[in-house]
Amino acid sequence: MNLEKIKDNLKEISRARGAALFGVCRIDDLRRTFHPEIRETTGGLDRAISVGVPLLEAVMETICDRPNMLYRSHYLQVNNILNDIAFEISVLIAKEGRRALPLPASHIMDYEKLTAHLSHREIAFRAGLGWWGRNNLLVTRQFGSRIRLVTVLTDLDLPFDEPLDDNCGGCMECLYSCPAGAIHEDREMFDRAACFKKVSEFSRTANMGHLICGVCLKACPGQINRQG
Ligand code: B12
Ligand code: SF4
Ligand code: SF4
Repeated sequence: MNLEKIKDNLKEISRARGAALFGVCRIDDLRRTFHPEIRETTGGLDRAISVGVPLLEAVMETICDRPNMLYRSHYLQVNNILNDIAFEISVLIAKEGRRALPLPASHIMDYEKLTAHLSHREIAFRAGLGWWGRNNLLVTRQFGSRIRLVTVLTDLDLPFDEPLDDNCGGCMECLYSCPAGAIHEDREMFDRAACFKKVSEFSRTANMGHLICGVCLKACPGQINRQG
């Protein structure tokens, strides 16, 4: 089994469907943070594949100080694309006779703790897609935070990638734009409750029906978008 070749093939499948970033990391020490639904049953799956699909600049540029219907529709479409990619990767790995578990792109399991099955951001960070930004999101060199993520857990021994040695530097753009004042210079100070309150408000008052906002994504376009 040529693992480099399989990895390239999985990358290519993801690219063909709109993904721009792909990486692999070890997750054993993260398992204790997983939701009980997958904590035990994923025991043999010691690797994670992280895939990132960028959000379109043309859509992001229509956001002012709150989410709009274009962003809502784009958000839902990109979630579908991510779920399809994770499914396709999993089918291909199963064909190799190995196990693979696709996780949903966006599904909250615990509304009190605001957690899902696992953290796509932490896995993407470990797989070298980007770094933890001041806005509490995964920031990539190419697309800033304007990227959505999905994870596939597997026992296929794919070669690992290394975390990126990079950070926000002196940038503070997202601090100034957040309508909830949730973002601070020190990422540890990120106010998740304030953000949740604001996205819940948007969900009701702006008729979004989803816990979305997008303002801190607009503020963080990355190199490719900055250069146009
Ligand atoms: C619940 C949830 C929310 C909640 C709470 C968010 C939160 N917990 O921070 C609410 C509804 C408020 C929310 C809001 C938003 N969300 Co949201 N959300 C999720 C969801 C579904 C689950 C998060 C989760 O379970 N985490 C589990 C806990 C255990 O993990 P964690 O919070 O990431 O915690 C880890 C880190 O804190 C890490 N850690 C702690 N300290 C440190 C320090 C360092 C240095 C490092 C490296 C790590 C680290 O360790 C923890 C365990 O691994 C994820 C999808 C997913 N499955 O990941 C999307 C997700 C995080 N959301 C996303 C987005 C884009 C948004 C919004 C912009 C809304 C929107 N779509 O318009 C806002 C932005 C909020 C923000 N600035 O953080 C994207 C982020 C993409 C990216 N580029 O990072 C995700 C990944 C969805 C996706 N498929 O792409 N979200
Ligand atoms: S999603 Fe909106 S409210 Fe939450 S941190 Fe980003 S800009 Fe602030
Ligand atoms: S806007 Fe600037 S400070 Fe905020 S997350 Fe992006 S790079 Fe970091």
